[in-house]
Amino acid sequence: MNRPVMEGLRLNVPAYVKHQRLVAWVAEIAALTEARDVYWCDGSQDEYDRLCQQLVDAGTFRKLNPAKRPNSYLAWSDPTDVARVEDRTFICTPDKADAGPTNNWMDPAEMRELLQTGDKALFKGSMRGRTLYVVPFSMGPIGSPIAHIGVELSDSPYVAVNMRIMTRMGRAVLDVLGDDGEFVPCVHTVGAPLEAGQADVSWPCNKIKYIVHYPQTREIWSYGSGYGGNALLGKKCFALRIASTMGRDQGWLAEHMLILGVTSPEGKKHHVAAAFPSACGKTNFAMLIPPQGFDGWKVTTIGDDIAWIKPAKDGRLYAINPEAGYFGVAPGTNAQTNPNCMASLNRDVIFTNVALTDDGDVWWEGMTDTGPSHLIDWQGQDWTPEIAKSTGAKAAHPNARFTVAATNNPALDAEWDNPAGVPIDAFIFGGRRSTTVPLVTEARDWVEGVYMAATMGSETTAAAAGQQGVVRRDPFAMLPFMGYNMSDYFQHWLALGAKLAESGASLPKIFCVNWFRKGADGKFVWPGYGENMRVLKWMLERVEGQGQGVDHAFGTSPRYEDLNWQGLAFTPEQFHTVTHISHEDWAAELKLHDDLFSQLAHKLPAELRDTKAKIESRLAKAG
Ligand code: SAT
Ligand code: MN
Repeated sequence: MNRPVMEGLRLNVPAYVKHQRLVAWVAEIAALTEARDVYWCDGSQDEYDRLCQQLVDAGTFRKLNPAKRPNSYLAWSDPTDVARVEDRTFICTPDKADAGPTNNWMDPAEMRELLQTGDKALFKGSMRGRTLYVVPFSMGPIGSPIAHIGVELSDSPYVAVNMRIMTRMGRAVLDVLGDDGEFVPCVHTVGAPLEAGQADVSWPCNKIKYIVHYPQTREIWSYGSGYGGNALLGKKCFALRIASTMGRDQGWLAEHMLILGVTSPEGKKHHVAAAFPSACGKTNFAMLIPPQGFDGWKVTTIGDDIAWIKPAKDGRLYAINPEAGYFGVAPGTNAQTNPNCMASLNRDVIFTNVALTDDGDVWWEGMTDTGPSHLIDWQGQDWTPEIAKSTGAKAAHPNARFTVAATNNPALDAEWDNPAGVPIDAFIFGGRRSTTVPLVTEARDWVEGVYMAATMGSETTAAAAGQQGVVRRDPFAMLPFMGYNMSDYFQHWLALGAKLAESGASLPKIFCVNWFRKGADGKFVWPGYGENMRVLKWMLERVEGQGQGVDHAFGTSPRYEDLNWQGLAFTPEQFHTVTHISHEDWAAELKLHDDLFSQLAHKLPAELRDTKAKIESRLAKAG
């Protein structure tokens, strides 16, 4: 601890804090960052309301009209701080090979010099003039044997209030931690120190950004951004990047997956976990309302973004949602596409980067067919449908988000909070592909499923900074979230499958889906949303050993007559458009798998090359 700097700084440690190592670390970070003072979050409603009011007073939040949307707020970020910054995200392992070819890597000592120890270290004095918030949080039900605890030190009250919704946050976590419990230390600064007398801005941030992970010591350091996954460190940084390395070491999986329950009219319940890249409809799928023709079927949400999956004594895989809230994409969400989500957003929401209506409510593209006649857009400018037409100005940023508690979801599964998790019957992997990949394919075995997941491609979205709409390989939808070498991760999946099979357990089935194929007119052919239930039901029939399908080069897919079409006018021709396998497209696709495999060659499991060879030979025979 740096004593001279600490003089005059009150740590304000509450009497209930018994963890001396935690207190010493808070003191050390407060000294490094020269925070003005320290505030320990207790996680109470009272505290939440107070911090929100403070954010209103600072101009970060606007309180929405309570008659329209009770207890809800709107924040507009700096226009340069609107999404995850993947090119500024680092995995710092002593050996570069452990981060692997898909991650940005820096030597831990070099990174520490840059952030903490060097003369011009970025965290030195970075919280000057600001309060350091101590945010203790649990990923997973507090006290559950599969939960893990983190403590985020942040100079952003926006982070503190969002973390209260997204995680189990506050004093109860410190009670579990006791005087010597393990926690993942997470340090976050917006990187905008305030000098004496300097006025603050409504969304402080820095154009320099570093999102840094040290898997070996399980630490996270984030500099310069206040947005989403860059700043809410329990989410992608902890629950995926750091947790994936914990899973590798301890024999479990941390996955970018929603978890849902499906109950049939007969009362039989299945659980599936599904991986899609960011902004590809995971939240919608997790809250799906079965369409016409599915009377008596029920879909319930366990999680919408992240799953921690552990093998249990019965040989099955059990999944928990480590989060307590949803940080979902607003644009495109409406009463047709996701009624459960719209209902979740009726109250107690933090909106970020959506538009403000004249009566103090929110609007985003796709909420209604046409926008209101006047709005203030996410950058504080006047917006009208006419302006939008002539300039293309968006009322809401395409990556505008809502933060809301899971308990607001009318479709929340009764087991969502069960510390034991729910048993997984099927894994689904899906990318956003205009062409090539059929609506649904079942892998014939675990290895073929791992191959499908490993070679998944998807068109990029606004969830990450950078060019949009280009196909990139996104293995397991984990490309931006892997905490270690991608090939080692494939091996981890293969080994886990082999181990479970050896124990005599029947493994979950693996499917690959694509809701996003387009027709010759450039429009989506598959209606998606609630209609995805038709595909989901077929998958569960397969799990039950009942559904029919045809075998092809990559796996098994349904024929038109194998799906229930009651209540939907979808022709066999349309079905052909979303399912047919073009040999030309697949020849090109397999070349892209080659590119991925040569990038990952160093440790690539041989099973995956073998699987590719089998696909090629089947394709050659079929062609
Ligand atoms: O900003 S987040 O990383 O939390 C959202 C996402 O990309 O899925
Ligand atoms: Mn996500």
